[in-house]
Amino acid sequence: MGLELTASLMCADYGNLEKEIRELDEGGIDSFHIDIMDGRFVPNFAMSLNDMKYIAGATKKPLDVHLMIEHPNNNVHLFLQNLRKGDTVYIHPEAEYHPSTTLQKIIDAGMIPGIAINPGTSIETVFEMLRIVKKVLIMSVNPGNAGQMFLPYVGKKINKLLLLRKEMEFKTYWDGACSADKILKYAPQGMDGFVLGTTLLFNKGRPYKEIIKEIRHYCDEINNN
Ligand code: S6P
Ligand code: MG
Repeated sequence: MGLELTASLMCADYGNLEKEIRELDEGGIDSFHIDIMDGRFVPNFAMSLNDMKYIAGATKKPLDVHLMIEHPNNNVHLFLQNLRKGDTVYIHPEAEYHPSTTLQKIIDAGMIPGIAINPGTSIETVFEMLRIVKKVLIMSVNPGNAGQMFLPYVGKKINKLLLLRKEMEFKTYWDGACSADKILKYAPQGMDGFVLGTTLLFNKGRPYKEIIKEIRHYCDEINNN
């Protein structure tokens, strides 16, 4: 698959969630990003287990579960039990004493293991886990809310991760304030996918299909030049 476009469902209209999922699905989104929050690891409550279960039943496309919870090792099985093989589960290494144990649980359940790296977390502190995971979710905003501003100091870390990605086996994904200029800049440098939220996809008064088509179109343009 080429560039992976993932819809951040915490930004969707919850009064019409089924319709939102259908329109995104038919509009060509590749996967659904589900932000699970516990009000402790991050200062917010967004989605939870029941939301994830509902979404898993409403689409056949892969789910991308971003666990922003303390000690995910205690509860990760609840999520794994309700996912399909090949779905992705990201944990935050700072939230667990032994994050590689949690990652192993994710692997053993047949899911794709990932870590999310906060803006203030250095690559060095999570380096060994880069050997285990298949995906790295690079947070370009502090986790907890949609609609935040991109933090420019994350740029240097993104460059380093894109270099490491060539030597190691993980893929890189962008999460937070994803705009067209970021896709145009980082997709050609090897970023594998982008989480789309309020910045580019939701509440635009335009059909999702049209926006997704436009993003793919300008990515094709870059590839052909
Ligand atoms: C933030 C969360 C993200 C947001 C997404 C929203 O804690 O992990 O997945 O939902 O970043 O996108 P935007 O464009 O509103 O920042
Ligand atoms: Mg997220």
